[in-house]
Amino acid sequence: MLNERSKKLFIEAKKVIPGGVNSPVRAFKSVGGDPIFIKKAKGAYLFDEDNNKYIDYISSWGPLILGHAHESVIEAINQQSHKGTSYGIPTELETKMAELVVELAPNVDKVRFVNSGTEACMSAVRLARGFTGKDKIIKFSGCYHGHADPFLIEAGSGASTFGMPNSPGVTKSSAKDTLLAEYNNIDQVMQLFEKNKNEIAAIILEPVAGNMGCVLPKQNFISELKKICLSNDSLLIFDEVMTGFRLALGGAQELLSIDADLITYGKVIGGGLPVGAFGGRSEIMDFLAPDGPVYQAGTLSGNPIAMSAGFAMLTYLQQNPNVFASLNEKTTYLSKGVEERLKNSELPFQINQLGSMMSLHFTNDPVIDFTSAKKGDNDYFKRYFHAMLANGVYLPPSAYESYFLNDAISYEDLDHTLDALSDSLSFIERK
Ligand code: KE4
Repeated sequence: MLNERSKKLFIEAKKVIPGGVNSPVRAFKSVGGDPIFIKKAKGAYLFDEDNNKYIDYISSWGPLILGHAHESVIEAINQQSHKGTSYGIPTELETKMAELVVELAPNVDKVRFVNSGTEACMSAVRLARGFTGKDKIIKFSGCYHGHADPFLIEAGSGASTFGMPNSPGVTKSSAKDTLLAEYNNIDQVMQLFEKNKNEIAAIILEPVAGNMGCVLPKQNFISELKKICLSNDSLLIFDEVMTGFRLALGGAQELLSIDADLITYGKVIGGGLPVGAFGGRSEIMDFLAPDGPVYQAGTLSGNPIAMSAGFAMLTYLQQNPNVFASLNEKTTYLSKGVEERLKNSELPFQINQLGSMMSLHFTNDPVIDFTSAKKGDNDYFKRYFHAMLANGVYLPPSAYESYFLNDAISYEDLDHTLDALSDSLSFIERK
C-alpha cells in the first residue's frame, strides 16, 4: 500500500503537534513505522489519505460500536447543531441523557457528565476521597484510567506501551497515595489494606481489563474486592470507560452481576463525541458541588451536541439490544478463526476474549495480569500489525490494547481479516 500522502502529513504534523499526534498511541511508536492519516470513515471502513481502505478494529478505541458515521448519531448531531453547540446553561437534553443513563446503568441513581474518561475517573477518585475522608487508592498494574496524575503509576495503556511505567511530571506526593497491586491478585490487595489501615478511600479497576490487551477477572476476584471494600469502609470504583455499554447494555455490572459504588463511563456513551460520565448512589453523588463539598466542573460538560450524539447512541442500543449478541458472535467467529490458523503455525499464542473485546498475545503463558501480558513477543506483534495493515486490516497499534469490534463489520470482513492473517503468517514467523 502506498502511504506517500500520510508520510507527508506526518512530517507536517510533527512541526506543530508534539509527536505529530494528539494521543501518543496513535504515533505507531510501539509497532514502528509512520501512522496513516485518515480522510474519512463509514461503517466498518477507514479510508486513508492515499485512498487505501481498511477494516477498522479500533472503532476510535471503542466509541463507535455501531460503526463510523451511523445515521442515527449523525442525524442527531445535525439537528442539534442548528440550535447551537454549547450554552454553559442547563438544558433539558442533559436531564434526558442522565435519565437514560440512570435507566440503563445498574445501581446508578445520579450521574455527572464530563468530557473524557480521564476526567470521569479523576473526578470519581476525588469524590471517593471526599466521601470517605481517606486519601489512598489502589489501582492495578496494567489497568489504565486516563492520564491524571494518580493513575500514571505503571499505567497499562499508552504509557506502558512506551515502557514508561511512571511518567515524569507525576509528583512523589501524588504517587504516594496510589497503591499498586497485580490484577487478579487478591492477596496483594489484602496486604495493602493491612499496611494502610483506614487510609484507603477506594479501589479502582477495569472490571474487564482492556489496557494490557483484554484480561478477564478470575472467578470471585471482584466479589472479594467488594467484600474487602465493605469491611474497610472503602469504595469500589468500576472504570467502565471501555466496558460500559459495550459488554452489555448494563456494562460489566450487568455481565458480571456485581454492583460497584461508583462507575465511570466514556467512549460509547458519547457516540463518538467527547463525553465521559461518573455515577453511583445518591448518598455518594450528592457529595458533589454545588450541593456537596467535593468540587468538580467543566465548561463543555453536558454540551448539547455531545449529549445529542450520546443520547442517539444509547437510545439505538436500548432499542436494538441484539447488537450485543451480534457483536459477541462476530468476535467469537474472529477469535476462533485466529485460533484455527495459529494452532497450525509455529507461533506461541494466547487469545483472550469477552464479548466484543479480544486480544492476541504471542506467548505460551496465559495472560492473566500485566506481568504475563508483558511476556508477549513484541517483535512478532510488530510484524503481525504491519502485515495485517498491508492487507487492509487496521488493528490497535499496540500489544497492550484490545480489539474493539463494531457491528458494521460483516462476516465477509471477518473472513477477509482471517485470510489476511493466513497471508501474513510467514511474514510474522520470519526471525
Ligand atoms: P480518555 O481520557 O482517553 O477518554 O479515557 C481514558 C480511559 C479511562 N479508562 C479506560 C478503561 C480507558 O481504556 C481509557 C482510554 N483508553 C485508551 C485506549 N486503551 C484511549 C486511547 C488513547 O489513549 O488514545
